[in-house]
Amino acid sequence: MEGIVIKSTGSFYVVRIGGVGEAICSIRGKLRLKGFRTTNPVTVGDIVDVDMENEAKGDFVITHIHERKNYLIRKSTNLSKESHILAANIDQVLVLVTLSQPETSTVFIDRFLVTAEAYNITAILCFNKIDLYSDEELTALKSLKRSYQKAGYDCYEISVTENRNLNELSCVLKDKTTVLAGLSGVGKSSLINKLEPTLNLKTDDISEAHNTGKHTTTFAEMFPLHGGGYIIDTPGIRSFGLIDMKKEELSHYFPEIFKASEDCRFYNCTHIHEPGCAVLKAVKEGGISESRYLSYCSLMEDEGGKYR
Ligand SMILES: Nc1nc2c(ncn2[C@@H]2O[C@H](COP(=O)(O)OP(=O)(O)OP(=O)(O)O)[C@@H](O)[C@H]2O)c(=O)[nH]1
Ligand SMILES: [Mg+2]
Ligand SMILES: [Zn+2]
Repeated sequence: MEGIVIKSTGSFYVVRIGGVGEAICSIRGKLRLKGFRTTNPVTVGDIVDVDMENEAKGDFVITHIHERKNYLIRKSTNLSKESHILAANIDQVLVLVTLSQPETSTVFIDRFLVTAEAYNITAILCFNKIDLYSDEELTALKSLKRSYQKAGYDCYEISVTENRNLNELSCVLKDKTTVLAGLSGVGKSSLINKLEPTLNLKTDDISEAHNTGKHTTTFAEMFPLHGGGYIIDTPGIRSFGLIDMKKEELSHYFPEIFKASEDCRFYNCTHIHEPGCAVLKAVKEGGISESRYLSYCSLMEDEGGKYR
């Protein structure tokens, strides 16, 4: 039987099988797609073959993982250097960002976007909790939006609690498989509850002492949207390591920097100090935002920064 993994806990997997329903499955020890060294062999969105091992007990076992159309990986930041596959076979990732409660840093956003670019997955930015923002934060929101739109990313601003712009967002999600990602506490599960009120996913307040989320969602899980498409809730990301890449590759994953670099004088320009650098010129003239350029520089210069 063939099915799609809709939940993965590490010890068991829930697989939706057409005509049968949902089966709780385990895996055999050695099951792993060739070429992947990750903490989780099977991930949400994987298409798998399932066998019934013991009919009396209803034991289901995943026997085969189909080749992935694509996937999104998060590099672990610990020393083991293992990676974790967030999801497979997806159409887009919606990065949920908040400017307060909790505050998402631009370096975090940019690191995430670089990863999405490297895996060739469309990323969309969605700023949540706009009901909370001070005038100062609203100004910062405007400038952030401008900077990411210039880089080519679609941006939305919403308030889940006040139902602002959620219809607009629903159109973006319709008929697509979307991964919802972001720091803990930005409102990922709350957003899904608003879109699909019957789900009643667990959510929790922000810690007042630390102004951060409490890692309420612990496993990735995929839900159908009544208007068509699927959304994948994920656990809040604590820290984000950049995947292995050569330094000269990094600029390929900042679309606006990559585009501008066509006009650099030197083909191997690093866009840090070279004369005739078209990227530096674009930053000076405002075509590329300073904050994005600074993220680029910090990722370029800072090996240790990979793991913050
Ligand atoms: N003021 C305000 N609060 C919101 C909004 N959206 C979500 N929240 C609150 O933010 C808190 C965290 O929401 P969750 O949905 O649990 O966040 P999460 O991103 O799923 O967090 P993890 O599961 O820990 O990764 C809850 O108290 C929500 O009520 C919003 O638009 N405005
Ligand atoms: Mg959650
Ligand atoms: Zn250059």
